[in-house]
Amino acid sequence: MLKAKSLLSLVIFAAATSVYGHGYVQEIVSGSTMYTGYLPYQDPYMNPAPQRIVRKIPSNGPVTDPSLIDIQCNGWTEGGFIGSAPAPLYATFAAGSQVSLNWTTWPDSHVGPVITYMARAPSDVTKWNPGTDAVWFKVDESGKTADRKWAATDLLTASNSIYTFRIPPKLKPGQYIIRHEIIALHGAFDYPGAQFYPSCIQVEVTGTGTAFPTSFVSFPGAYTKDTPGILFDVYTDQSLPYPIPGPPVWTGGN
Ligand SMILES: *[C@@H]1O[C@H](CO)[C@@H](O)[C@H](O)[C@H]1NC(C)=O
Ligand SMILES: [Cu+2]
Repeated sequence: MLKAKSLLSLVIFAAATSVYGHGYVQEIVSGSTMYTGYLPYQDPYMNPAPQRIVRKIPSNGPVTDPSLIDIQCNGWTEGGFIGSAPAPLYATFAAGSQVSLNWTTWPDSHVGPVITYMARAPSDVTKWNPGTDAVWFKVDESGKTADRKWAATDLLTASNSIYTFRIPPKLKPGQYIIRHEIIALHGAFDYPGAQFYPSCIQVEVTGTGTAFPTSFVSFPGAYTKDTPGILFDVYTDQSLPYPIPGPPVWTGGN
């Protein structure tokens, strides 16, 4: 009996870790500089806690309610910052540079788009919480290709779990949050059902550009039940292109 029970808990644990084995960004690379991401299964247990450029996330699991502040940076409340507590450090990226984000192994079933936003910090990004202000603009998106390959998992797996995007070349310098996410659609035939895996990377963008968008969205706010692509049946809806949620990509910085 005891043996059966411990075997059962072992099975439950194995199932939980595989079902719960969703993912997060574990490394950020720009040029020859590599930044380790926030590691939710290591960092909280280290003393002293490592300092990161990525805002804390509670786990590798998803945010499922896009009306919550958790949708912004994956829901870490600390020191009076609700849902989006700042990290102590920021990276320095040149405008126009490529940024490579190394995701943990992404489960095959979790198909969906990969989307990246930015928001300009009014001053010090390590002290800024955007709250519900409309400050976000989309800089990159990838949904489903004409030959029906999803950004996640197909393309991500084909590129060794590395997703690369570019900081808009003419974007005006300053401190920003990069909000990068995968939306997993395997349960999105229902609402709520889509799974959101956002994380927020703090950066200083350098350069001489002067471009800045004029239209912004908020998180929460950008995604609702009625946003195209949020309530979406990946098993029956073969229409192309897949409508990537959120505003169009801002191209004014290119
Ligand atoms: C992604 O990060 C993991 C963990 O540090 C590392 O083992 C792996 O080599 C990295 N992948 C690439 C393609 O750099
Ligand atoms: Cu999952």
